[in-house]
Amino acid sequence: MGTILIVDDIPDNIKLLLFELEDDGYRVITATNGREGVDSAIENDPELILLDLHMPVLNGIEALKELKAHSKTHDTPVIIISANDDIEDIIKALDLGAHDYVSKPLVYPVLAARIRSALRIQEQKHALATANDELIRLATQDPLTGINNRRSFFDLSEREISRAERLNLPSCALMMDIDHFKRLNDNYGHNVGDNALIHVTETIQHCIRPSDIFGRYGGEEFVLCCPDTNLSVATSIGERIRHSVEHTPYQHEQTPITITLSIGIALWMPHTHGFEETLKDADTALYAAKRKGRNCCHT
Ligand code: GH3
Ligand code: MG
Ligand code: MG
Ligand code: MG
Repeated sequence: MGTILIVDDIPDNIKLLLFELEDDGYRVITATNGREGVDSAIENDPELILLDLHMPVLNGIEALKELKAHSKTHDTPVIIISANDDIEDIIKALDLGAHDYVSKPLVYPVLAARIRSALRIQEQKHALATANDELIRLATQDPLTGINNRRSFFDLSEREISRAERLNLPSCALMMDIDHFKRLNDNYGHNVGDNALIHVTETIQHCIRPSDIFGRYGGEEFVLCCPDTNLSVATSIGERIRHSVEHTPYQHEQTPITITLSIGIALWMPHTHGFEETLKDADTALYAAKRKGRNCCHT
Protein backbone atom coordinates (compact mmCIF):
# COMPACT_ATOMS: atom_id res chain seq x y z
CA MET A 1 0.00 0.00 0.00
CA GLY A 2 1.20 3.48 -0.80
CA THR A 3 1.68 6.68 1.11
CA ILE A 4 -1.11 9.25 1.05
CA LEU A 5 -0.58 12.88 1.94
CA ILE A 6 -3.59 14.67 3.46
CA VAL A 7 -3.46 18.45 3.25
CA ASP A 8 -6.24 20.07 5.31
CA ASP A 9 -6.30 22.94 7.79
CA ILE A 10 -8.89 21.36 10.11
CA PRO A 11 -7.30 18.83 12.48
CA ASP A 12 -10.59 16.97 12.98
CA ASN A 13 -10.96 16.38 9.24
CA ILE A 14 -7.46 14.97 9.14
CA LYS A 15 -8.00 12.78 12.17
CA LEU A 16 -11.07 11.15 10.72
CA LEU A 17 -9.51 10.42 7.35
CA LEU A 18 -6.24 9.31 8.86
CA PHE A 19 -7.98 6.71 10.95
CA GLU A 20 -9.93 5.26 8.00
CA LEU A 21 -7.00 5.30 5.58
CA GLU A 22 -4.61 3.67 8.04
CA ASP A 23 -7.27 1.09 8.71
CA ASP A 24 -7.24 0.34 4.97
CA GLY A 25 -3.47 -0.15 5.12
CA TYR A 26 -2.18 3.14 3.70
CA ARG A 27 0.69 5.02 5.24
CA VAL A 28 -0.54 8.55 5.91
CA ILE A 29 1.35 11.81 6.25
CA THR A 30 -0.34 15.14 6.90
CA ALA A 31 0.03 18.87 6.41
CA THR A 32 -2.17 21.71 7.63
CA ASN A 33 -1.77 24.30 4.87
CA GLY A 34 -0.86 24.46 1.20
CA ARG A 35 2.73 25.53 1.79
CA GLU A 36 3.43 22.64 4.16
CA GLY A 37 1.58 20.32 1.79
CA VAL A 38 3.69 21.20 -1.27
CA ASP A 39 6.93 20.97 0.73
CA SER A 40 5.94 17.62 2.20
CA ALA A 41 4.92 16.24 -1.22
CA ILE A 42 8.28 17.21 -2.70
CA GLU A 43 10.14 15.73 0.25
CA ASN A 44 8.13 12.53 0.82
CA ASP A 45 6.99 11.68 -2.71
CA PRO A 46 3.57 10.23 -1.74
CA GLU A 47 1.58 8.04 -4.16
CA LEU A 48 -1.46 10.32 -3.88
CA ILE A 49 -2.43 13.67 -2.39
CA LEU A 50 -5.79 14.61 -0.84
CA LEU A 51 -5.93 18.38 -1.08
CA ASP A 52 -8.38 20.66 0.69
CA LEU A 53 -9.32 23.83 -1.20
CA HIS A 54 -9.84 26.32 1.62
CA MET A 55 -6.67 26.72 3.63
CA PRO A 56 -4.58 29.55 5.01
CA VAL A 57 -1.04 30.49 3.83
CA LEU A 58 -1.45 28.78 0.45
CA ASN A 59 -4.88 27.62 -0.67
CA GLY A 60 -5.65 24.43 -2.58
CA ILE A 61 -5.61 25.96 -6.05
CA GLU A 62 -2.26 27.69 -5.45
CA ALA A 63 -0.82 24.52 -3.94
CA LEU A 64 -2.06 22.49 -6.92
CA LYS A 65 -0.34 24.90 -9.33
CA GLU A 66 2.94 24.43 -7.48
CA LEU A 67 2.55 20.64 -7.36
CA LYS A 68 1.90 20.48 -11.12
CA ALA A 69 4.87 22.74 -11.84
CA HIS A 70 7.39 20.72 -9.82
CA SER A 71 9.18 17.84 -11.55
CA LYS A 72 8.95 15.63 -8.45
CA THR A 73 5.18 16.03 -8.01
CA HIS A 74 3.70 16.95 -11.40
CA ASP A 75 2.67 13.35 -11.98
CA THR A 76 1.33 12.59 -8.49
CA PRO A 77 -2.46 12.19 -8.56
CA VAL A 78 -4.28 14.86 -6.56
CA ILE A 79 -7.86 14.43 -5.31
CA ILE A 80 -9.42 17.74 -4.33
CA ILE A 81 -11.57 17.91 -1.21
CA SER A 82 -14.14 20.62 -1.75
CA ALA A 83 -17.29 22.09 -0.29
CA ASN A 84 -20.44 21.69 -2.40
CA ASP A 85 -20.53 25.33 -3.44
CA ASP A 86 -16.98 25.31 -4.81
CA ILE A 87 -18.07 24.68 -8.42
CA GLU A 88 -15.75 27.32 -9.93
CA ASP A 89 -12.75 26.11 -7.98
CA ILE A 90 -13.51 22.45 -8.75
CA ILE A 91 -13.50 23.23 -12.47
CA LYS A 92 -10.31 25.25 -12.10
CA ALA A 93 -8.64 22.42 -10.17
CA LEU A 94 -9.60 19.75 -12.72
CA ASP A 95 -8.36 22.00 -15.54
CA LEU A 96 -5.09 22.49 -13.66
CA GLY A 97 -4.58 18.72 -13.61
CA ALA A 98 -6.27 17.48 -10.44
CA HIS A 99 -7.18 13.84 -10.94
CA ASP A 100 -10.59 13.95 -9.26
CA TYR A 101 -12.54 15.65 -6.50
CA VAL A 102 -14.78 14.69 -3.61
CA SER A 103 -17.25 16.96 -1.81
CA LYS A 104 -17.69 17.38 1.89
CA PRO A 105 -19.24 15.87 3.88
CA LEU A 106 -16.99 12.98 2.91
CA VAL A 107 -18.46 9.53 2.38
CA TYR A 108 -15.41 7.43 3.14
CA PRO A 109 -16.21 4.35 1.01
CA VAL A 110 -16.66 6.61 -2.03
CA LEU A 111 -13.41 8.43 -1.34
CA ALA A 112 -11.66 5.08 -0.83
CA ALA A 113 -12.95 3.84 -4.22
CA ARG A 114 -11.74 7.04 -5.89
CA ILE A 115 -8.32 6.64 -4.30
CA ARG A 116 -8.12 3.03 -5.53
CA SER A 117 -9.15 4.14 -9.01
CA ALA A 118 -6.55 6.93 -9.08
CA LEU A 119 -3.82 4.55 -7.90
CA ARG A 120 -4.84 1.96 -10.52
CA ILE A 121 -4.61 4.52 -13.31
CA GLN A 122 -1.24 5.66 -11.98
CA GLU A 123 0.02 2.08 -12.03
CA GLN A 124 -1.14 1.66 -15.62
CA LYS A 125 0.63 4.90 -16.57
CA HIS A 126 3.85 3.63 -15.03
CA ALA A 127 3.53 0.27 -16.80
CA LEU A 128 3.01 2.07 -20.12
CA ALA A 129 5.98 4.34 -19.52
CA THR A 130 8.17 1.32 -18.72
CA ALA A 131 6.97 -0.51 -21.84
CA ASN A 132 7.64 2.60 -23.88
CA ASP A 133 11.18 2.92 -22.52
CA GLU A 134 11.76 -0.73 -23.37
CA LEU A 135 10.50 -0.22 -26.93
CA ILE A 136 12.80 2.77 -27.37
CA ARG A 137 15.70 0.72 -26.03
CA LEU A 138 14.94 -2.15 -28.41
CA ALA A 139 14.62 0.23 -31.36
CA THR A 140 17.84 2.15 -30.71
CA GLN A 141 20.30 -0.22 -29.02
CA ASP A 142 22.44 -2.87 -30.61
CA PRO A 143 21.45 -6.01 -28.67
CA LEU A 144 24.97 -7.47 -28.44
CA THR A 145 27.03 -4.44 -27.43
CA GLY A 146 24.40 -2.08 -26.00
CA ILE A 147 25.66 0.85 -28.08
CA ASN A 148 23.61 2.72 -30.72
CA ASN A 149 22.41 0.58 -33.58
CA ARG A 150 22.75 1.86 -37.11
CA ARG A 151 19.40 3.64 -37.09
CA SER A 152 20.00 5.35 -33.78
CA PHE A 153 23.47 6.36 -34.93
CA PHE A 154 21.94 8.00 -38.01
CA ASP A 155 19.29 9.81 -35.95
CA LEU A 156 21.72 11.14 -33.35
CA SER A 157 24.45 12.11 -35.80
CA GLU A 158 21.88 13.82 -38.06
CA ARG A 159 20.85 15.94 -35.07
CA GLU A 160 24.47 16.80 -34.20
CA ILE A 161 25.26 17.65 -37.81
CA SER A 162 22.28 20.04 -38.01
CA ARG A 163 23.64 21.72 -34.92
CA ALA A 164 27.15 21.85 -36.40
CA GLU A 165 25.67 23.41 -39.55
CA ARG A 166 23.98 26.15 -37.51
CA LEU A 167 27.14 26.83 -35.52
CA ASN A 168 29.37 26.49 -38.58
CA LEU A 169 31.57 23.78 -37.08
CA PRO A 170 33.48 21.03 -38.91
CA SER A 171 32.80 17.43 -37.87
CA CYS A 172 34.32 14.05 -38.67
CA ALA A 173 33.25 10.48 -39.33
CA LEU A 174 35.35 7.44 -38.44
CA MET A 175 34.58 4.00 -39.88
CA MET A 176 36.28 1.18 -38.01
CA ASP A 177 36.42 -2.44 -39.09
CA ILE A 178 38.03 -5.31 -37.21
CA ASP A 179 40.85 -6.94 -39.17
CA HIS A 180 40.50 -10.59 -40.14
CA PHE A 181 37.62 -11.08 -37.78
CA LYS A 182 36.45 -14.10 -39.75
CA ARG A 183 39.65 -15.89 -38.65
CA LEU A 184 38.85 -15.20 -34.99
CA ASN A 185 35.40 -16.74 -35.44
CA ASP A 186 36.87 -19.68 -37.36
CA ASN A 187 39.55 -20.32 -34.73
CA TYR A 188 37.56 -19.83 -31.52
CA GLY A 189 33.89 -20.00 -32.46
CA HIS A 190 31.10 -17.50 -32.83
CA ASN A 191 30.53 -17.04 -29.07
CA VAL A 192 34.10 -15.98 -28.49
CA GLY A 193 33.70 -13.71 -31.52
CA ASP A 194 30.67 -12.11 -29.89
CA ASN A 195 32.52 -11.54 -26.62
CA ALA A 196 35.46 -10.09 -28.53
CA LEU A 197 33.06 -7.62 -30.17
CA ILE A 198 31.82 -6.53 -26.74
CA HIS A 199 35.43 -6.19 -25.59
CA VAL A 200 36.37 -4.03 -28.58
CA THR A 201 33.28 -1.88 -28.01
CA GLU A 202 34.33 -1.20 -24.43
CA THR A 203 37.91 -0.44 -25.44
CA ILE A 204 36.70 2.10 -28.02
CA GLN A 205 34.30 3.65 -25.50
CA HIS A 206 37.24 4.46 -23.23
CA CYS A 207 38.84 6.47 -26.03
CA ILE A 208 35.94 8.75 -26.95
CA ARG A 209 34.18 11.81 -25.52
CA PRO A 210 30.58 11.89 -24.30
CA SER A 211 29.73 14.22 -27.19
CA ASP A 212 30.91 11.69 -29.80
CA ILE A 213 28.23 9.43 -31.26
CA PHE A 214 29.29 5.83 -31.35
CA GLY A 215 27.41 3.04 -33.06
CA ARG A 216 27.63 -0.47 -34.44
CA TYR A 217 27.35 -0.04 -38.16
CA GLY A 218 27.22 -3.69 -39.06
CA GLY A 219 28.75 -7.05 -38.03
CA GLU A 220 32.31 -6.14 -37.00
CA GLU A 221 32.15 -2.56 -38.17
CA PHE A 222 31.79 0.46 -35.89
CA VAL A 223 31.18 4.10 -36.66
CA LEU A 224 31.92 7.30 -34.82
CA CYS A 225 30.61 10.81 -35.43
CA CYS A 226 32.78 13.49 -33.80
CA PRO A 227 30.97 16.84 -33.79
CA ASP A 228 33.01 20.04 -33.66
CA THR A 229 36.15 18.15 -34.66
CA ASN A 230 38.63 18.90 -37.44
CA LEU A 231 40.56 16.31 -39.43
CA SER A 232 43.76 16.50 -37.42
CA VAL A 233 41.92 15.97 -34.10
CA ALA A 234 39.87 13.14 -35.67
CA THR A 235 43.08 11.53 -36.84
CA SER A 236 44.51 11.58 -33.34
CA ILE A 237 41.25 10.11 -31.98
CA GLY A 238 41.42 7.38 -34.63
CA GLU A 239 45.06 6.69 -33.80
CA ARG A 240 44.25 6.55 -30.09
CA ILE A 241 41.47 4.03 -30.73
CA ARG A 242 43.59 1.95 -33.06
CA HIS A 243 46.49 1.85 -30.61
CA SER A 244 44.26 1.09 -27.64
CA VAL A 245 42.45 -1.80 -29.36
CA GLU A 246 45.75 -3.29 -30.52
CA HIS A 247 47.22 -3.09 -27.01
CA THR A 248 44.16 -4.28 -25.10
CA PRO A 249 43.97 -7.93 -26.15
CA TYR A 250 40.83 -9.90 -25.58
CA GLN A 251 41.50 -12.45 -22.85
CA HIS A 252 40.06 -15.82 -23.87
CA GLU A 253 40.65 -18.24 -20.97
CA GLN A 254 44.49 -18.29 -20.74
CA THR A 255 44.99 -16.91 -24.23
CA PRO A 256 45.29 -13.18 -24.94
CA ILE A 257 43.92 -12.57 -28.43
CA THR A 258 45.23 -9.44 -30.12
CA ILE A 259 42.61 -7.63 -32.17
CA THR A 260 43.33 -4.81 -34.59
CA LEU A 261 41.22 -2.24 -36.38
CA SER A 262 41.46 -0.48 -39.69
CA ILE A 263 40.01 3.02 -39.59
CA GLY A 264 38.79 5.34 -42.33
CA ILE A 265 38.43 9.01 -41.42
CA ALA A 266 36.59 11.73 -43.34
CA LEU A 267 35.81 15.40 -42.77
CA TRP A 268 32.41 17.03 -43.01
CA MET A 269 32.25 20.78 -43.54
CA PRO A 270 29.16 22.96 -42.97
CA HIS A 271 27.15 23.99 -46.04
CA THR A 272 28.71 21.38 -48.34
CA HIS A 273 26.75 18.12 -48.33
CA GLY A 274 24.97 15.74 -45.98
CA PHE A 275 26.72 13.53 -43.45
CA GLU A 276 25.91 10.35 -45.45
CA GLU A 277 28.37 11.62 -48.04
CA THR A 278 31.03 11.89 -45.32
CA LEU A 279 30.20 8.37 -44.14
CA LYS A 280 30.78 7.16 -47.71
CA ASP A 281 34.10 9.01 -47.76
CA ALA A 282 35.04 7.38 -44.45
CA ASP A 283 34.13 3.98 -45.91
CA THR A 284 36.33 4.62 -48.95
CA ALA A 285 39.15 5.65 -46.61
CA LEU A 286 38.57 2.44 -44.60
CA TYR A 287 39.12 0.32 -47.71
CA ALA A 288 42.29 2.24 -48.40
CA ALA A 289 43.42 1.45 -44.83
CA LYS A 290 42.73 -2.25 -45.48
CA ARG A 291 44.71 -2.12 -48.71
CA LYS A 292 47.60 -0.37 -46.95
CA GLY A 293 47.98 -3.49 -44.80
CA ARG A 294 45.33 -3.11 -42.00
CA ASN A 295 45.85 -1.95 -38.37
CA CYS A 296 46.14 1.66 -39.53
CA CYS A 297 44.17 4.86 -40.07
CA HIS A 298 43.58 6.47 -43.45
CA THR A 299 42.06 9.86 -44.26
P1 GH3 B 1 38.89 -7.75 -43.07
O1 GH3 B 1 40.18 -7.52 -42.36
O2 GH3 B 1 39.04 -7.63 -44.55
O3 GH3 B 1 37.80 -6.88 -42.57
O4 GH3 B 1 38.51 -9.27 -42.79
P2 GH3 B 1 37.29 -9.81 -41.96
O5 GH3 B 1 37.48 -11.26 -41.80
O6 GH3 B 1 37.14 -9.03 -40.71
O7 GH3 B 1 36.08 -9.43 -42.88
P3 GH3 B 1 34.92 -10.27 -43.52
O8 GH3 B 1 33.94 -9.27 -44.02
O9 GH3 B 1 35.45 -11.29 -44.48
O10 GH3 B 1 34.29 -11.06 -42.30
C1 GH3 B 1 33.63 -10.41 -41.26
C2 GH3 B 1 33.29 -11.47 -40.26
O11 GH3 B 1 32.63 -10.93 -39.14
C3 GH3 B 1 32.38 -12.53 -40.82
C4 GH3 B 1 31.25 -12.64 -39.85
O12 GH3 B 1 30.99 -13.95 -39.53
C5 GH3 B 1 31.76 -11.91 -38.63
N1 GH3 B 1 30.70 -11.29 -37.87
C6 GH3 B 1 29.85 -10.33 -38.26
N2 GH3 B 1 28.98 -10.04 -37.28
C7 GH3 B 1 29.28 -10.85 -36.24
C8 GH3 B 1 28.72 -11.02 -34.92
O13 GH3 B 1 27.76 -10.38 -34.51
N3 GH3 B 1 29.31 -11.96 -34.14
C9 GH3 B 1 30.37 -12.68 -34.55
N4 GH3 B 1 30.89 -13.57 -33.71
N5 GH3 B 1 30.90 -12.53 -35.78
C10 GH3 B 1 30.36 -11.64 -36.61
MG1 MG C 1 -10.13 23.88 4.77
MG1 MG D 1 36.66 -6.96 -40.87
MG1 MG E 1 33.53 -5.73 -42.28
